[in-house]
Amino acid sequence: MNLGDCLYGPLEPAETADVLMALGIPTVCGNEDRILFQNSSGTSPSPTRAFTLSRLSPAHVAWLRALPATLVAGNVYLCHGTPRSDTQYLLHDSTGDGVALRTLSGIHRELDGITCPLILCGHDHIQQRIRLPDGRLIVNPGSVGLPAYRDDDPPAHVMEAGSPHARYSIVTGGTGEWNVEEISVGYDWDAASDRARRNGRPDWAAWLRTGRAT
Ligand SMILES: [Mn+2]
Repeated sequence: MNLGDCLYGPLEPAETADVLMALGIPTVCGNEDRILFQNSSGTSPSPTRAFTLSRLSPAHVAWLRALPATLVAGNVYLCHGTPRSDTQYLLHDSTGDGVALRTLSGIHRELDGITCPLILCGHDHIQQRIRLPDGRLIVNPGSVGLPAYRDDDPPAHVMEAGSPHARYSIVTGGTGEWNVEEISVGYDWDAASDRARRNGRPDWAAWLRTGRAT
């Protein structure tokens, strides 16, 4: 399952789209997917958005446009940010004094009405699992393609996995408690970093090479 933010960035959006479209797995739309098909008039022009769109075919963009914001697959609920927003973190609060794990009551409030025992989210790029007192498990599998970033939108903050590995998670079980395997995959991050630099994003280049954004 794919929690969104699939293609945006200075790397290989068309090649990524081809892989994901062929996989045909349950996928929700992230905010960075949405901005690729929404009208951008009124917002400041983004060279990275323009780069990404220059590489994508109409079929790639149509695939993004058709992605649902949230999805129920069996007994699993998928959202990118929270059930109501693709730009809010479910598991973290960013306050301007840094980023903190969200309180259980704060997470519980966001998930009011979600009855699935397993809830998957993305958006903050941090591999994490939180078990609510009522037994529901929330898993953020981490980010395959961007292990750290700085967000300058207020409140400005950084998110950091701490190493450049690509991340995903495997969740099994469901008859009792879930098991979560959190995977960190080594790959040629120097090549990815070089590509980001060539495509005009020295900040992404540093994040990809180190998994740090400070
Ligand atoms: Mn996002």
